Amino acid sequence: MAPEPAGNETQALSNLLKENRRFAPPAELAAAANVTSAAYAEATADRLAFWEQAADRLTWTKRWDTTLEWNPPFAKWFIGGELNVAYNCVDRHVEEGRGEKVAYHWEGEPEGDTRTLTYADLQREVNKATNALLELGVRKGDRVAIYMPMIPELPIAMLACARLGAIHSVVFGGFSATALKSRIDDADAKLVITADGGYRRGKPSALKPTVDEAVAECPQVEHVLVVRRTGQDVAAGDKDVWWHDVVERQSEEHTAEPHDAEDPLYILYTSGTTGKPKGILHTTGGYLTQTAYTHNAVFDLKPDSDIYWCTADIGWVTGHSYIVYGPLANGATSVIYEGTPDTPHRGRFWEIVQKYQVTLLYTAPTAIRTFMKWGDDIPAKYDMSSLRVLGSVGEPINPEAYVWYREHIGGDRCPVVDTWWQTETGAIMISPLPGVTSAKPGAAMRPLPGISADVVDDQGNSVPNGGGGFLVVREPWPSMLRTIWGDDQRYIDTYWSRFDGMYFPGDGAKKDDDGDLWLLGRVDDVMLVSGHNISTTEVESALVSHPKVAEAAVVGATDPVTGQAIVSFVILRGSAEESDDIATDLRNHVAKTLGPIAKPRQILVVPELPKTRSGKIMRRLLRDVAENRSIGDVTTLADSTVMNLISEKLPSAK
Ligand code: 6R9
Repeated sequence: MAPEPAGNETQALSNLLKENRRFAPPAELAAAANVTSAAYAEATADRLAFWEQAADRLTWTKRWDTTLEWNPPFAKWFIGGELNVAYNCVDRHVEEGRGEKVAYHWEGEPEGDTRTLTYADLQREVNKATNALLELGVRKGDRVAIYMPMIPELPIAMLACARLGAIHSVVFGGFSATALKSRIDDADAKLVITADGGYRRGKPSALKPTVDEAVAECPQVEHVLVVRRTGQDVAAGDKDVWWHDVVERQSEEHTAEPHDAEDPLYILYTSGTTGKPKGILHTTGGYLTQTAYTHNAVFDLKPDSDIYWCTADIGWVTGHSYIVYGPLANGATSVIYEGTPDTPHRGRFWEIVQKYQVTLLYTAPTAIRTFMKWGDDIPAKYDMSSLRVLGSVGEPINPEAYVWYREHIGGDRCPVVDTWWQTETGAIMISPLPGVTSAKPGAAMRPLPGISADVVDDQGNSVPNGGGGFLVVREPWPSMLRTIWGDDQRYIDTYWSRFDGMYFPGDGAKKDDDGDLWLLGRVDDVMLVSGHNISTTEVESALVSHPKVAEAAVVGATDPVTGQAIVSFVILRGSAEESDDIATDLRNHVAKTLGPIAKPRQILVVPELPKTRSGKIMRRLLRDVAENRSIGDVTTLADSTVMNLISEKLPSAK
């Protein structure tokens, strides 16, 4: 059993899950890996020198004087240094003779609708867009809201802002007019860039009406720049200008000015559990340093031969850091896909992997579990032998989903890197290195070189191996958020007040007997059963390890006997039938895997789970169901009909 940290009054997270599988790096990959185990020692010996080396991967017009200035909790990195992010992502590749190299293979959702942009194409497009923004009155420091589908103009618009030093705020295209308006207001954006619509599940899906509704109440917005993507009718407002009218006629030349390393690059809103969304602020030099370094290290990117595909939406931080800034800074060739994985058929992702010979794939556990549910026979139809590294991000990956991903997508040959990070951290913080780490399914393993993450008890003491508690970061890192836009106090309160001098991301974690890290979900979701803190992740992973289960979500519901009792919601795999004894089977399976303490009180078979638009399970709503309350705020829910489907299952919950 896990030893309890000495002197700890409250229970640390119970360490229940045992996992003995290991996957060593393939010998060939290890032999040619970009980063070897020496990086850990180097970074430990001199952390700042390590990050200086990483910053030297970029082109600086003026080198920095001081690497880090740390007035806790406010950090500045590479002080005095100057660079231009767009120059680093685009121009320098062209100047160094890589202009004809493909930056993006863009695949629209309608089949056959594709575009290829080389670095030279991207340079021309970004320059034209930059000149258009200038014509529309955008200057350095101004805020620009971007509300777009996954089309090439989205990264182009972001890079045009970065080039000028205007601060972009990308708002995910699925958000409502109210959400868009509050984000435009909070950042006081003067320009909105959007499109008539995008393709979603085989149909054009309008965006412009939402923008019209939001902008009607935002007098500070001077112009709305609209890309024509679907050709849907749009109401022409006085502030509207078409991208093809304004951008297309601009000069393809623009000389990038250097910006200070600490000039803001972008704001990205992240919805807290409650209350007003937080505008996470990222700056220039440190952010680009860490996104570029981690993209190179974690994916072992070989820019000359790899084809990299991150399936996230650019509207989330994963898209910002690992579709736009990291890969472009590294001169990678990427795939961007506009649509959903089941359009026009459930093999679309694998068809894309086969078509572009994708070598590096980065996706989310929610997608992997969906593919598991759809069945092994679908990926089996495609040739995916090009793949060499697989990544996961967004939620803890259940060991069973990890093993499925490795086997059915990665041909049992590709390492899987489970990457832990947040909008706030800007870049990957904890992850295996594909050429170094013998990975364990479900574990994010170790902090990357240069990152000092730890697990502490509720007094802030480091827990020994085998213990569980709270994830913290002890030292500042280059791509950390600098503050919450316009609200330093909220920044201090949210991230730096729980533990003295440490960054608290809000996640629970454990150290296994080898000292490797396992992420256990948001601490708000942890359950307290008969005095034991039990992680939702571990119980969910135990459920998913049953051959009939594709996905599971568990919550703690008030219980007169145990304080809280575990209530589980499960989705069965494609071929599995719901039988009378499934609940008993699953309860016994959990008891056998984790111990009787983790045995769910109830199991409900449901057709869907409530998820955020970025695919994270919303346990809060399931807690409402489990405790027979009316269901709380559903505005961030991806599909509003899901809760009805689940409520229909309720009688059996009694
Ligand atoms: C990149 C991103 C951040 C939260 C984070 C954590 C969860 C992300 C994870 C993971 C376990 C992983 N999370 N990656 N949990 N293992 N590999 O997702 O950013 O949308 O801000 O979410 O997502 O709970 O705190 P963001």
